[in-house]
Amino acid sequence: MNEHSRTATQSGMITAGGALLARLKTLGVDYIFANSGTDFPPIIEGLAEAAAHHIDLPVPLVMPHETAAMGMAHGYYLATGKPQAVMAHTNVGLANCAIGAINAATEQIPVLLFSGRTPTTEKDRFGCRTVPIGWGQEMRDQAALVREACKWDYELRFPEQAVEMADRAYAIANSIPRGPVYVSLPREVLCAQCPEEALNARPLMAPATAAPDPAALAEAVRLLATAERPVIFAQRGAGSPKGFAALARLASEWAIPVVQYWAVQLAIATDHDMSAGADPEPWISEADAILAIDALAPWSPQIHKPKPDCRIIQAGGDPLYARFPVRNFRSDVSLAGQTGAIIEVLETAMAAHKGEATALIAARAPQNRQRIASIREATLARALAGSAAPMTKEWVSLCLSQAIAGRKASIFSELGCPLGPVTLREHQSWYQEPHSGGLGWSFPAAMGMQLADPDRLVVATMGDGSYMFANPVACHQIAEALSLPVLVVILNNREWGAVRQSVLGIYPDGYAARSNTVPLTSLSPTPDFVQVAKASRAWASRVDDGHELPAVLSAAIEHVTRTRTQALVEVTVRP
Ligand SMILES: Cc1ncc(C[n+]2csc(CCOP(=O)(O)OP(=O)(O)O)c2C)c(N)n1
Ligand SMILES: [Mg+2]
Repeated sequence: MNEHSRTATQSGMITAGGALLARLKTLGVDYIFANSGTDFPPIIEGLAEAAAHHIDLPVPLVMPHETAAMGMAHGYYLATGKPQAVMAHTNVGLANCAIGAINAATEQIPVLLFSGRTPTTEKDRFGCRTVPIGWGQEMRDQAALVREACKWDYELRFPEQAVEMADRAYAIANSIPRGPVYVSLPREVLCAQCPEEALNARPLMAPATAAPDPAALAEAVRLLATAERPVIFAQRGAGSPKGFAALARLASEWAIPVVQYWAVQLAIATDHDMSAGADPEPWISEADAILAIDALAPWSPQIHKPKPDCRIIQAGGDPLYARFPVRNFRSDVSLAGQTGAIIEVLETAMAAHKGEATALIAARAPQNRQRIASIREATLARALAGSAAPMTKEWVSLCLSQAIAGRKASIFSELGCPLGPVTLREHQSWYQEPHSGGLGWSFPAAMGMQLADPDRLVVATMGDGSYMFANPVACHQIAEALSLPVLVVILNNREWGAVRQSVLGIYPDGYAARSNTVPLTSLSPTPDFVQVAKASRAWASRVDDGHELPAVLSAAIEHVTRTRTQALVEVTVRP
């Protein structure tokens, strides 16, 4: 032992690494999703030291890949509304977190992202570089790897900053619009000591929330209440259980269709009589007022054209999406605040105007209802027609819908089952890949939700490409190690179908469209995914015949429910 390899903790002092972790627990962080490295000795020592001092800590979980760590923190937040911590190894671990940070930023998911910083000093200081990697992982600006996705970033400079810095990171991440933050942790600083009593201070700052300006709210109410053909577009759900219930009532009582174009969360039951499906047409071209709720890209301007005099209201945590350089959807009225709360106040404020609108509502209600019923009927009929081998994704959706009926369930779909044919009626029942599309998200995000809510049936459904992006061997390891009984349903078309479709969309009569195989889109031969899952002792089965799917899904659900261990169903679907 020499002075540079070990220091004894002085009384009343704690290693900065331990102080940081302990503080996260005080702030409400339940888990640290961690992938460790040579920068971690003060973190690991800090965990043991804090435990020895009987200090409460978040549960540290081993994540064999950082994509899984970020995805799980994302899913855990969706389940609980509580930001979690991810800890990665220096610049290289952080680089693997970048996709997750991009996804979290786009979805306004708060995550406390930390990674070590290779030691600055080369000798003569406790924590200094000891192996060649200390030089190899040096960066001029490590935070730049994730800065664009993060709301705030900082490098810890002194050990006594650990507690206040954790408070600030948490409050900023959790302020509206929410999002990830990043702190880099140099090893020498983490190895130094800070006063343990700092841990007893109450949290330094409360996250900031927001509510719409009353004048803007009144204008929104006036526009919606006096419109002949109002339409609501919702993309990221209704914000809360109360917001979900309020939107259902608002849509019913005012006979306003709710379009869920490219929805990443469910805002209204798919079989609600004002749930107008995913297609903005015919609604958008007839509308004289539109309310876009938490919608980054509520429709496609290239295809969908609101009337020039249509008045548009945008609502959400950041209704103008200031992070994005180009996003020029009209916003005549912008309502900033928590989505669920905005919907609730809108419902209440509109109720006062109901009397004046009786004739308008009566005029549109029957036609809207009838149109929506035929849209739903056509969606279900198309799904029913897809059972012949190889089956369609819509048929898988329909079968999954029947298999989960009556259960508290959540589906995480990433180019997996489409929402249309599924019957879902609850807040938190549907999540789709973030609009940033960083693939490899649904499997770990589903596990994050399952960790938070063990009794929920959690289904991760994804394309064969998306499954491989998730680092499935790492994900199955986590599911087994943490006893997470997720059901994975892979829709295997042996290709990157979305990429092929986008080629055909831009060059419908091009050379690629006429060639036998479109270059750079085939995944054939795909691995035997059943064997990948079985390598982690999962229950696993493949289905090629659509008529056999209902029985296999039932057996898989029975398995996850009874044994509380993971299952995987690989389904062969049409290209
Ligand atoms: C990390 C990442 N890399 C690449 C892409 C580009 N990309 C978008 S969709 C897609 C194909 C997805 O394939 P799969 O999951 O099999 O679904 P399919 O399109 O076949 O239905 C790819 C590669 C992406 N979105 N994210
Ligand atoms: Mg595919």
